[in-house]
Amino acid sequence: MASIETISPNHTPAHCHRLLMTGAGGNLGRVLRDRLKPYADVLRLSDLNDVGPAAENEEVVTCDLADAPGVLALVEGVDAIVHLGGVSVERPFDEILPANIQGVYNLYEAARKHGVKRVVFASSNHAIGFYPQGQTIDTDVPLRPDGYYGISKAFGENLSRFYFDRYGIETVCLRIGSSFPEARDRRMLITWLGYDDLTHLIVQSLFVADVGHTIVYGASANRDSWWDNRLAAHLNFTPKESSEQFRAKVESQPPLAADDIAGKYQGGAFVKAGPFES
Ligand code: NAI
Ligand code: 15L
Repeated sequence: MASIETISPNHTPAHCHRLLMTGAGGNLGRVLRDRLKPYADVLRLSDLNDVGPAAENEEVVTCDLADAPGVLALVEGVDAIVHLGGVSVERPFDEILPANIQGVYNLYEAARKHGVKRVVFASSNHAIGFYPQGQTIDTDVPLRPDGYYGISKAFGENLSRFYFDRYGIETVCLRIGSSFPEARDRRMLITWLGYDDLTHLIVQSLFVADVGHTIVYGASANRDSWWDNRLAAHLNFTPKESSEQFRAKVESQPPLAADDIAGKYQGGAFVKAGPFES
């Protein structure tokens, strides 16, 4: 199996032979498909849903992350993984369990069996969503998930820590804020991650040498921030975009009511989803 060519101090171009991206049919997967291609000889794209035909230097594998034998086959021959697949919003636990919890376990077991050395895991700010807005937190604070979705991301962070300590599989967990074309509300002015910065963050996470197990917040260079990335400084993630371009439009909208808890916690409206009772 080919090894990963890491980013060296003299900035040798980063590259690997076969890179797997799960969740390739989703919003971020569609954005990253062309952007990650230069970093691999072959980009293997996977999703539960159709991602369209494979282009040159692409492979397409339709796979449910909950299907362990399917995931084992999916990961064969892969050098590194960008794991975006799964349920990406708050949902009842029985929907989160197979895709996000069983799914991330299946992925790491497959990575272990096939000798994959590096995973970039799309965690989320919802793993720490119950910290108050305005409090600055680093990546060492205790997890405070704001729902079952956030709990599944906390599980993925812990699982990946175990697979590093026990098996030496390196992982960078990206606590992504809000990665969309625009910041749409006041909270997103703080949590927004532009697509150029997202791409830069993933490339650094894939190719910087010796990341071990690293947790990093994914936000652009916005005016205000709740997140301190000093413990992930070795990634050399230097965001360049800013949500200032959206401020006037966002601030022309009425603010949330003073008693709306979506305005109190970092996870925003996710903190008030549920309970899910039939
Ligand atoms: P998305 O919902 O658009 O894409 C997720 C993809 O995963 C979908 O294409 C879906 O078909 C696939 N998927 C769902 N269940 C699956 C299963 N059982 N097996 C295989 N594939 C399955 O989400 P988006 O926005 O592209 O996010 C990508 C990743 O980044 C997700 O893991 C999400 O939790 C995470 N993230 C995204 C943020 C954002 O602002 N877009 C913020 C924080 C985290
Ligand atoms: C997430 O984790 C979600 O995947 C995304 O859809 C947004 O809701 C984002 O967090 C956010 O917090 O804005």
